[in-house]
Amino acid sequence: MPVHNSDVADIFNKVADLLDIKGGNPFRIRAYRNAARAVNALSRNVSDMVAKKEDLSALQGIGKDLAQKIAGIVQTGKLPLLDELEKKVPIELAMIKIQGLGPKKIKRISQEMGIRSVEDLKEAAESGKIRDLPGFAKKTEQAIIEEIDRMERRNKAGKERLKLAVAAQIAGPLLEYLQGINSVKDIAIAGSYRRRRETVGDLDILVTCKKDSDIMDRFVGYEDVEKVLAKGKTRSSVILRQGLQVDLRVVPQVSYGAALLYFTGSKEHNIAVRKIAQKKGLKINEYGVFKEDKRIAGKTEKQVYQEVELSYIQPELRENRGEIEAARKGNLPELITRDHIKGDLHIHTKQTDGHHSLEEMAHAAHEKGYEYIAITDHSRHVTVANGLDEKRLSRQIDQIERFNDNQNEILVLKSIELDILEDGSLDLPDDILKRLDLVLCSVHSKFNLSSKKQTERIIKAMDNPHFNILCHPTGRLINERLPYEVNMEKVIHAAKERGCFLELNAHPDRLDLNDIHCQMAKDTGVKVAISTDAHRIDDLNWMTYGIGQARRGWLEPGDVLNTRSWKTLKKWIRRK
Ligand code: DGT
Ligand code: CA
Ligand code: CA
Ligand code: ZN
Repeated sequence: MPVHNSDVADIFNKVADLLDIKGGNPFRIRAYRNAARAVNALSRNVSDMVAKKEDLSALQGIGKDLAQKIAGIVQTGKLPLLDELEKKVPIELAMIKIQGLGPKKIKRISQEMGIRSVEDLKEAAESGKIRDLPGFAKKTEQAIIEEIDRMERRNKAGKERLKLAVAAQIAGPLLEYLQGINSVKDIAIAGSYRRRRETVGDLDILVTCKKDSDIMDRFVGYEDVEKVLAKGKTRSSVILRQGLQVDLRVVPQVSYGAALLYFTGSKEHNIAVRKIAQKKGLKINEYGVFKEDKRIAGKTEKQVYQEVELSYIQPELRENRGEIEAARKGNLPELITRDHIKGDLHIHTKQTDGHHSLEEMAHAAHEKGYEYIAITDHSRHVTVANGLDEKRLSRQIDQIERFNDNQNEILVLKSIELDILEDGSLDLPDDILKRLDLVLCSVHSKFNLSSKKQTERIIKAMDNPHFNILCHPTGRLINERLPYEVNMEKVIHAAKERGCFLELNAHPDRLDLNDIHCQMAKDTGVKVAISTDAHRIDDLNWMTYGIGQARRGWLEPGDVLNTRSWKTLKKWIRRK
């Protein structure tokens, strides 16, 4: 079995979790988490790199010791250290996934009450025993019960949905493998994957191929197939060992468009399209559009839409959220594409928790064809990231000015990712902020305020005339951390009134703003910055995920800040 990047990352994350509970050295814990992230972010497979005897310790965030461990994992599929830790810390790892508990509390619960599994914990919480532990409130106990409930419901609903970027790492090689026989003609991944949803439940692959193609044998013979659920001539389903289900359907060429439309969904979109067809006396299914029993369209999606008098609807819009009406009236949005992007406005460097220098990031951005980037390191309040104080920021400003004087490749904007403190004040004084081209502001602490307080906090921060862009506006981490409570409608209106902007953070774990909020911003007239929050060169590639989410939110180039040259952008961000 080949070892995937995500396997290595999982093992490292488990090690970090267990070390955390054990009370291990924080630097060591962080090293494992960083390594997990680094491996996950690689555009190549670690197994291949090990096979080619490449030096893994040359990778950012991976030293000699971790490189050796990775090689060991690739060869054996295991890490002895993890086995050891699992023996020493005999708790069910799922306990760590309970929001609001954290390693310290888990440690106490397991040591003082002998609780080692989610099930035991649930029982103790429900019978009111947790609140008896000093430092544990009734509120914590209630939160534990609710969170376990949520976990159970998620498990019942099936496997956790995979983040789009994780699915893409699996889908890419699979698609390439399937295309490896020449009897395959068209191939596409339909479903939520094609609609660029932030998470996917399963993959739906469509194929057209020559008669007697051995595509199904090839499919179920894929090295990562763990279980074959069904194998037929036109449809097979498998579960990959990463837990992802993949359905493959072979469809005739004359039906390809109709099938693509059907299996791209969403279901709600399909139903709405079918209703229009019915009114016209037509029947639509995955085989085509039929008048009586005669197929009148089906080869392309466009033809199918045409038969129901709709213009072509981009997959990202197919959620039955108004796109059908817009297509009928001919006023669908002209969605933004990656090519419209002129720069990246959220980039970290080695000065704080990034892994590359400002010169390295600037050069990589230039190679992407960007006109400008903003360097946005953390401010002092984020001590774990070695945030900048005034003095260090001032030095960075000088450094950027020198850099801009000495090259013409790319313009580097002087900026910062400034913490919004609990009372809504900003982490650095105005004197230094006024030397910056652009100020990004973020909530990085006190996630648990009431919606009212959190909203007031953010709006108060926007009152500072230096505030330009609100970063990752809800703080959520997909599948990991819920958004903090905040009234986004109020925040967006406050931004509009003050001339501030919102970020769509393109990191595939965040994608924050989400699609609905993007649309809300657009409708309110607040422009969005699509930025990667890159901490290393490779992260600049996350832009495509931001674009996907932006398209789902109906954004056009004119709705997005960084589709404009700096000359225009500068005017847009100037506050009155
Ligand atoms: P997922 O996999 O949960 O992320 O979401 P989808 O949208 O990929 O859903 P999936 O895999 O269950 O089905 C793929 C597409 O097939 C779906 O988007 C629309 C179509 N489809 C599935 N079931 C039905 C149905 O009962 N009625 C209609 N009209 N379409 C369906
Ligand atoms: Ca699907
Ligand atoms: Ca499916
Ligand atoms: Zn941030």
